[in-house]
Formats: sequence, structure tokens, C-alpha cells
Amino acid sequence: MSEFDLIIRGGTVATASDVFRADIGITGGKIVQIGERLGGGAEVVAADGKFVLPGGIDSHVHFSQPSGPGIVMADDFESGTRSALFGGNTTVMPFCLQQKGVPLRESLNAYHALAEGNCYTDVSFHLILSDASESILGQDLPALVADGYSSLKVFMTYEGLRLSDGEIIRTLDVARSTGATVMVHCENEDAIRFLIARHEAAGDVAPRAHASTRPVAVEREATHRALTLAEIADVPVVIVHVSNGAAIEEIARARTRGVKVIGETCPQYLMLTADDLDGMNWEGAKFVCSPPPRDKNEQIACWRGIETGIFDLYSSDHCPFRYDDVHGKLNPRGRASFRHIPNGIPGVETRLPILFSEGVVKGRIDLPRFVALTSTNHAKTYGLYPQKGTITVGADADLAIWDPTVTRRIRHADLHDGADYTPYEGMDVTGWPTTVVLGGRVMIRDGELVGHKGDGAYRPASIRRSAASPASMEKQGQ
Ligand code: DUC
Ligand code: ZN
Ligand code: ZN
Repeated sequence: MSEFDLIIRGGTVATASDVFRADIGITGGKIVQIGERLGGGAEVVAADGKFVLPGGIDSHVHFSQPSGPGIVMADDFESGTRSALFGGNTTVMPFCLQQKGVPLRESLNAYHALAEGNCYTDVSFHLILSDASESILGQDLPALVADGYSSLKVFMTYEGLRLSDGEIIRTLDVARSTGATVMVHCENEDAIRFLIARHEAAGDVAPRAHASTRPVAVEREATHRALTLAEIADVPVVIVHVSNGAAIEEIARARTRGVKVIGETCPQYLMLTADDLDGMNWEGAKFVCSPPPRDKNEQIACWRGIETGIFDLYSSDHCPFRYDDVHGKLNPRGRASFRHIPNGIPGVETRLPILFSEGVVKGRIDLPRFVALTSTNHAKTYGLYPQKGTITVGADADLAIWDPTVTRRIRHADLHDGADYTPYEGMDVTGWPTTVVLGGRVMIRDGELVGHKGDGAYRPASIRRSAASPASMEKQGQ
């Protein structure tokens, strides 16, 4: 009998803290040995000249999420996790939207039914809390946190979804007592409504107006308010999809006051601008997401946040709608006004290659920082560490083997999601994950899918282990 089920041989291994040459021995889905010249593998994957990284964890994706009357999300769990896998991810964290009047547990059961047997990656859920009533905060939520649903997102915008400041602070208080982690979407809904009315009255209804009605100021103000509420509740908070320098400054200032804040940004804020919403023939609809892409200066500010450590998390916010589709971006109401274009863009498959190419290959960040931003910090923030997010004995054997020399032009025709476009069409990247291993099983070998739907499984998340950010958890060896 072989000593190992699988050996990854000869690669350069990187974690969030180290880069070293080693073989990795895997048995029973776990990493059991890391060393030199390991022998006795039932299966061997040669990784000479390649980087062996923890599989990506994309902790901000939306699959099969109800998105308004007549609108259908382009990805379900099958297409969404397949696309994620091809992009070097082994775990994704979609959102379970609480439908008003429906018990959270019932909403979760429906998402489990959609995921069960359909996933190519492992999956763990966040909740979206749209009803912060006393009974939900007092009973339902604490019970769910204890059961492995330990993170939830609250919105300061969107009709029917946004919570009041009072509801947010009471939610943060429950997070404090239960160890849950709260993610906040920071945009000022009343200011947005005012601006939408003004633009529509002026007949300015094209996609570009989406960016004009959600300016930096609405995000900056809401970010400040969310951080202030977290400060008063005395609990860590995650500020998701940060798009600009002013919001980054709010995060930095809050940290100097002692607020434990984890910041997330996304590829769209590093690579796109509001000018992309200007496309002819309503093509700008392809880039409508919230917060919207900004300008070159805000891109630079976000890159600085990636480089300097302001951001702990880099996620896709994959929220795919087909473009040329009456159930997607070009739905009849969306053709009449930007206000009805569904918010969100695809990106789960391109997230890692974009940061690898623009970040690591161009020398903005090193490999350990890439691993921290794309995998380790996600596992630490959302209760999946150290089973996930690192390469160590005892961890799940979730690995992405990168060819750092391969060059590719991103084309939607080569991607695996259910949308009909990518916002990054024509972008040239260097480096791509060519082999992906999930729980010791080779899922993609040299770019070919060899794993199966259903090989990915649901993974419950534990509660926050520390009140600290991922970086300070690293120092404590957690
Ligand atoms: N904004 C969100 O808040 N969620 C999904 C997509 C988007 O654009
Ligand atoms: Zn959001
Ligand atoms: Zn989102």
C-alpha cells in the first residue's frame, strides 16, 4: 500500500508567511507531511517550476440569489462553483438571503437544497439579514451562529433590505455576545434616492448615471457611520467592497481609535472605472455594480490599500447577470432607466489571475501577501482556519498549482460561469492556476476538469476566535 494517496512534488510552496521548496504528502483528504523527496504516492502531481498555493477562498459571492421581479441570477451552485474552481478557488462563501417573513432557518434549508450534490468547491454560507426583529436577533440568529452560520451581512442601502442604524447596532450587539462576524454594505440610501430622483427628472437615465447617483460621498458617510456603530457596540466589523480612498481613510482613522475593522476590496475597484459605464448601446450596463467603479485616482488608492495592508480581504463580489437577456441587464425596465439594471458583475474565475498578474507579477505585492489576501485571511475572518486557508500538516488538502509563466488573454468564451460576458474581456494576464486539488482529489489537471459535481461539500464555520484582524491573529499563531 502507498504511504500517501497523493504527492504534490517539486513545487514552490507559499503560505501567508513563507515561501519554500517542498513536496506535499496527502492522505484521507488532509495534508499529512511536508518535506523533501517524499516517496510512495498512489498518485503524483509534478509541480516543478510551479507555485503551490492554498486554494483560493472567495468569501463574497452570490449564486441563485433572488434579485427582483423578472430578474434571474446567471449562476447557480453548479456553474458558480465550477467557474470558481477553474479560477483556482477551493472554497466559496455565497450569501443566503433572508426573505422577509420567512424564518432564517427555512431560507437556509432552501440554499442547502440548491447546493447539495451540485458543488465543485467546498461552500460555507453567510446570512443576509433583512429582518432584524427582536425574535430574530434574540433567538434565531444566536442559534444559527452556534450551528455554523457565524457571519452575516447587513445593508445600509437597497429598498427592502436596508436596516436602520438602530437595527444595525442591535445586530452588532448580538455579534458581540455570540462571536458572529458582521459584514456591512456601506452606502447612504436616502442620499442615493435623492440623486436618482434628480437624474431621472433631468432625463439622465443611461447606465453611467448609476455611478453618478452613488458617488464616493455616499459610501464615505456610510462607512464612517458603520464604523462608529461598531465602535459604540465594541465589536469587530467587516467593511465589504471598499471602492475609494475616502472610505479607506475612514477605515484607517477608525483603526487609530481602536476599532477592529477588516477591510475588503474587489477586482472591479482595481481595474475598472466609471467610464466603463459609458458604453454604446447600453453596454455600460455590463459594469453596473454597487458601489460603482470610480476613477483612476480611486483605483490607485485601492491598490495602495492592497499594497500597504489596509485591506485584509480581496474578494470577487461575483454577482452575475446575463447582459443580453430580458432576465438580466437588458430587462425591459433596465433598458428604460439605470435604476432597474440589476446590480452586480461576474468575477469569481478572474479574481485570482487578475491579482496574481497585476499584483505579484508586476511587483506590487509578494506571494505571501497574495495568499493572505486571497485565502488565509478569508479563512481566519470567517471561522474556517486552520482547516482551510493554509498549507500545514492537518489542514484540508485544498491546493491550487499555478503556472507563473503562462500568458492568457481573458475571453468570456474560455470562462465557465453562466453569464454571457466578462467585464475583463481582452485583458492580458500572466499566471493561471492550471491544476486544482480539493480535499486531496485532483479536480482540474492541466486545465482540464477531471472532478465532478458534488465533490464539493458544505463546511460549517466556527465563531470568531479573536477580536483581532487576520494580521494580528497571525502574530498570535492562531
Ligand atoms: N452590490 C451588492 O451589494 N451586492 C451584489 C452586487 C452589487 O453590485
Ligand atoms: Zn454589498
Ligand atoms: Zn455582494
